[in-house]
Amino acid sequence: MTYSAHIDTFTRDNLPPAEQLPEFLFDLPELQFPERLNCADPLLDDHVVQGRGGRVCIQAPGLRWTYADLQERVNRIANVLVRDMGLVPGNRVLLRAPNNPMMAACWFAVMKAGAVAVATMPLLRAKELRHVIAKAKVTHALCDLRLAEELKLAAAESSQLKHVLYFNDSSATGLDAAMARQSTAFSNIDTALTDTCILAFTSGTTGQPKATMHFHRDVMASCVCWPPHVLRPTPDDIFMGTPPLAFTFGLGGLLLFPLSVGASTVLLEQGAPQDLVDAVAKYKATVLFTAPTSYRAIAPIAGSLRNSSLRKCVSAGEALPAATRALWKEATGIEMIDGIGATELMHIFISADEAHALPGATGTVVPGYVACVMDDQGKPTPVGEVGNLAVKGPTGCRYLADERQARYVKDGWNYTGDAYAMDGDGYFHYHSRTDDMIISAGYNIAGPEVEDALLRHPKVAECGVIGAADEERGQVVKAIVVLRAGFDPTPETAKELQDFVKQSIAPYKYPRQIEFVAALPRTETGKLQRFRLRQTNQGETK
Ligand code: 3UK
Repeated sequence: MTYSAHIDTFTRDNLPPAEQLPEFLFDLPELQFPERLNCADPLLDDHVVQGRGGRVCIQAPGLRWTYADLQERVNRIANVLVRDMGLVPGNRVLLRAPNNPMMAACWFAVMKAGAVAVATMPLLRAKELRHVIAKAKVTHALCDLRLAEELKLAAAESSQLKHVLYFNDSSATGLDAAMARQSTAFSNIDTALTDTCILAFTSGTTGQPKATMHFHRDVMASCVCWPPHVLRPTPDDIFMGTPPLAFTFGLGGLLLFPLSVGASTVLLEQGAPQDLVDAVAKYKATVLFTAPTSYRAIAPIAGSLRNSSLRKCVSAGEALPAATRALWKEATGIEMIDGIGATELMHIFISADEAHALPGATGTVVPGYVACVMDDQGKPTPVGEVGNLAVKGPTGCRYLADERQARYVKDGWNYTGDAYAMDGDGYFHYHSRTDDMIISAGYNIAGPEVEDALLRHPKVAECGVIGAADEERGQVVKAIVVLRAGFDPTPETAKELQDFVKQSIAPYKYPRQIEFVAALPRTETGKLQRFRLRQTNQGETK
């Protein structure tokens, strides 16, 4: 048997069967990792060992930790986990907090202790937490006191979750008091590079959320592919943004990537547009991570970001409409870096830096990965034709005990569920989710293309385009639109929008139905919940 530091073998026992795994590629020289690897070493301890302990690592309102400060806290927490809470390597530790420094410290403590971090979105309620706890067989939890309530309800029903401590808690029984009693030294568990260290839950737009498994190697692979080849951060960069640390987009962008180059990160609990604009100025942030809709919402107040400290803006989570890219550039002068990532692949695998951005396209394949557009038989499609996106690289899909593995991985390829076309220059052009394609009177229409056309109209703040059932045409294109403040949702406005779309894209794609709403349903990660729009439009309950 291959070496593992896990005494609790739950994750190893629940890996997908070997024949259902994707093919993994390690061609790049930087992907040659040692057999024993604990990601906390390169990301945290090595900086202190190599004399960078005095550099700023994490900032938050009223707080500034150096690398040495973070290491000291992380070691104390790791000692609490092992000595007070009886943790053994391989146990699953649920983490629950808004993006703040203690959440980051707890994450690293779990790595050091050779355990498995199960970070959860702050907005999850007891019902959803119950599923996570049961699926991951969570044994321990560290939780921000302000989010205790739903966790208490969920934990009460679990037989194996026995050890819970709360942080940002000034009481004598909280994690902070327990930390004060522990040593600041901890020697990292000597994990194997193939020991699972995180279970990342997918957002679960359909069916129960799936738990994806990532090894210490996957964490490091994500740090050496997209960041140095596309983002190209320096140790002086100051990272900031909105995606939760429980979402691998946020974990990478706001914690792993800055630390992988010895840079610093600003963790904010609030990510409303004005909070972000103010925080960029306050902390002199240089790199911003958020979702397309958030860039769109910030754009009207983003004038002060022009010629500010900010130099790189990363967009991921859903397709970046060319209209939003243009809006952001007009407002700030900054060309965005778009990238598609997935929880199953840990982070971004197709992207373009600011110099190579092609509006309307996501980018080219990130070094370390290969990508291909396939037809329904699993054969590559000719250039320019729409098909199913398939990807391979150093990271890939491993669902914990889930039969849906066979749907995501076929013939060694990871199928992300996205419809894409590749052009002659190797740029990948997003069309839609494969199950979101609208078929109207025999035409295939991609909702995002119609959305992009609508977003160019000055009255449109946000919109979502779906196929609404129609007796005659099978489906008709329907737009659900949020107007900018001050405009009226009248039939005249609807007509104006329809005419506007007809003038910019093929007229058969125009939205025959338009509905005005006050807000669109979105996930905590900024994704439009098209399935909800569809449900509402079939008269089903939400
Ligand atoms: C969609 C995009 C077009 C696409 C993620 C960066 O979003 C992330 O992970 P999820 O598991 O969702 C994956 C799906 O989201 N998507 C994401 N980015 C783009 N579509 N253009 C994009 N730029 O459908 C994909 O299959 O929630 C993003 C890093 C880590 C992540 N986990």
